[in-house]
Amino acid sequence: MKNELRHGRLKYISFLIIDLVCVVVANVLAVSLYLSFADVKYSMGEHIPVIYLMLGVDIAVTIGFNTLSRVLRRRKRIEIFQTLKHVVISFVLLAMILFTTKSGADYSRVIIFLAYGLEFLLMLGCRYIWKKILMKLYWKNNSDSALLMTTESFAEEALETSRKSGVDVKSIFLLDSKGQKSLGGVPVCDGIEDAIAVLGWDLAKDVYIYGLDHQMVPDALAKACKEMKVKIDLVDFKYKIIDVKTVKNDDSRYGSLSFIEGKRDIPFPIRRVYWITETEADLHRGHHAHKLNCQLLFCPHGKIDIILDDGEKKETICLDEPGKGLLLMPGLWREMIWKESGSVLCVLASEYYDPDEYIRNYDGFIAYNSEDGKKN
Ligand code: T46
Repeated sequence: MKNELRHGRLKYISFLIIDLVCVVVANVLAVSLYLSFADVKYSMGEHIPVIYLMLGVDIAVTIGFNTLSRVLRRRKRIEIFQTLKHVVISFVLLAMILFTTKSGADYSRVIIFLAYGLEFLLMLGCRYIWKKILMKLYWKNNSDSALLMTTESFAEEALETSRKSGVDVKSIFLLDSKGQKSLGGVPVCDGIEDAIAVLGWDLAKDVYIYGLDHQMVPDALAKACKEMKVKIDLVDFKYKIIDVKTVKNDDSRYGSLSFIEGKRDIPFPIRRVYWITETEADLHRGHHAHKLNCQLLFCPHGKIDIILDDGEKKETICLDEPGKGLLLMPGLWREMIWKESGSVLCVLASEYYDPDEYIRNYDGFIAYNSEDGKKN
């Protein structure tokens, strides 16, 4: 994550400085509080060596235990845990130093306890505020920054489409990631937590999902977006011709083998598979649209024309080879014309069969496709 690291390192140092300031402030507060309540002889001057020691321990713990790692990407719960871990380790180390140098008796234990308690609260609060400030500063200049969610097979065109529409893609979350670090110069998220963190603190303002159905957004990401009030936008396409992977044997007698893999090639969960066989030439079927169903159509044998109508224009796609697939999103009127008898039409669908999900009346389809229709 090149870009992000560049910003990240600078931000990391700023967090370290904030932590050190918190250590000093926590100690000053602890001593002041203690002296205002207890009737003892203990001065700030006496406490100064402890402050130096705590600062040294703090730097050592930060570096040694890497307690600021991914600081910008942590969500609240993880931040509380990490800050607590940092403070507890620092406390234990300080106690050990004081014990081994036998100087522990010289300093007030109450103040040291109090200082670490205050340090925890101050650090937590200051880190939170600083993250908010960074986020604001960053977003001010990156109003169109987005996290792109897609699959590897769509990634390239997803990037191109997003860039064309002026979206600055900060990170890609691939549903079928094989551990890639970057794609087209854009960092690829390590996993879902990473993707959530990109949204949470650092980079992206929106999530754009490309070539995928909303149902493919993992629950954790959808929940996080809701919590963080991050919009999930569908970068839409109505239909797309895709290459179905095909393995041809050198010996033509063995024919060819084509395959489609869920999640990798299909941007929706496959709930149903159906096929139309024993057909005659010039058969017309279809004349309907779907409200929800996403589909992949392919013709493993023969030749079939698919006429698509989005209410404004018509296009004809000819399925005439097993390696050609037609991805259809909802809201398209279609008619299928069999060009050769015996041609086979296969369909992978995102929904179970539901006759109410069909629009079988053209006027109804036009009305449905208009905004008002969709709302009703
Ligand atoms: C589509 C095109 C490409 C079922 O009972 N279950 C099913 O899963 C399906 C798909 C159909 N049916 C019944 C409903 C009808 O009584 O099978 C009969 C024929 O269906 P339909 O007239 O919808 O067939 P086509 O060829 O016009 O359309 C079919 C699909 O229905 C449709 O989703 O996109 O293939």
